[in-house]
Amino acid sequence: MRPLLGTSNGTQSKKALLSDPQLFDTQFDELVTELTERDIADPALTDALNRLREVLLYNLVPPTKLTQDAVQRALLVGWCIELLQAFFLVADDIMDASVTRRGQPCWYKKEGVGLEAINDSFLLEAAIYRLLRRHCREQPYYLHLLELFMETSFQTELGQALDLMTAPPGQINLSRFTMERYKAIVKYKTAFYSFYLPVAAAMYMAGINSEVEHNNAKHILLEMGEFFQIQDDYLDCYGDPAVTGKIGTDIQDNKCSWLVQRAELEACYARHDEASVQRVKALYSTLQMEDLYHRHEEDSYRRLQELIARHAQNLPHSVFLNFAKKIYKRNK
Ligand code: GPP
Ligand code: MG
Ligand code: MG
Ligand code: MG
Repeated sequence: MRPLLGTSNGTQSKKALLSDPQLFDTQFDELVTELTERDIADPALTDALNRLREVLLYNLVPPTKLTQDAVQRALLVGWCIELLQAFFLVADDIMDASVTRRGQPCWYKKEGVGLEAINDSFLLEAAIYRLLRRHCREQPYYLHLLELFMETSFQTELGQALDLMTAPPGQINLSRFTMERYKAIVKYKTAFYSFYLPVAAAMYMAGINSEVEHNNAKHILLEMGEFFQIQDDYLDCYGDPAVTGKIGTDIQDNKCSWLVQRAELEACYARHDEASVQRVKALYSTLQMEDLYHRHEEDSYRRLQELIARHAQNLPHSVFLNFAKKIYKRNK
């Protein structure tokens, strides 16, 4: 997933510039100078302007400093989320035997790196906790953040375990690929860390700790995360590597991808319960069976007309055409 808070693509948005704490501070200093030195040069006002300076600094600086620190910590936590993602991706690329990531060779693919990348992924993870400790230890939300990062890592690792055990190399068995398994894989391997984690971290930092609020957020974000992974699966096959920055490996890796729909059919076809029947119909609809059928109907009608023209030389065409008209476009 792209960074939510970081600017790893190197382009700072206007918004980011506006909230850049250093720029804000610099402007404050300039405003104080403007108000107390530059505009009014009358020496008789020196005492009054010094007073104004004191009033400005006393009344404005502490909150600004507070804001600045809070913004800095928010950015720091954003980078910690990026570190967690980098930790996962460096390791995931080894496990998935991927070739490229973000438009360059995967870290483990680089000359001289190889499996040392495993330890490098651990280093990326360790960096998270050092940064959190150094910058957030005194904050009331520190323990919440620590537990959130650790819990999210555990969930993601469980998801990755499901992902891997559902895709044993060289053993094709589509019955393993059920929708239930798919949903569990994507919820745990992707949705928690990519969607719930950043929002939950921001909530804790803003002092929102209530379980109810967190569950509400989780409800929405896990759903979003599931769709995000469905897109990732789609892009693994149909995405342009020049745009996604990665070359798909799901087919080679025997992955339980959203694109593998046959397994759903195997799980639900020839069953009598209404839920299974509906799941098969949902699959048909995903595969755009209605469109496919109507296109087939048109093609078939055209072919038949050609046949009639070619083979019904001595018989009235209407005999056949009337027949054909009776069945085409029928809806009962
Ligand atoms: C995405 O799977 C999930 C992850 C990157 C989590 C990995 C978790 C670990 C504990 C290592 P994916 O393989 O489909 O992602 P991509 O397509 O980006 O390789
Ligand atoms: Mg993977
Ligand atoms: Mg992968
Ligand atoms: Mg993928």
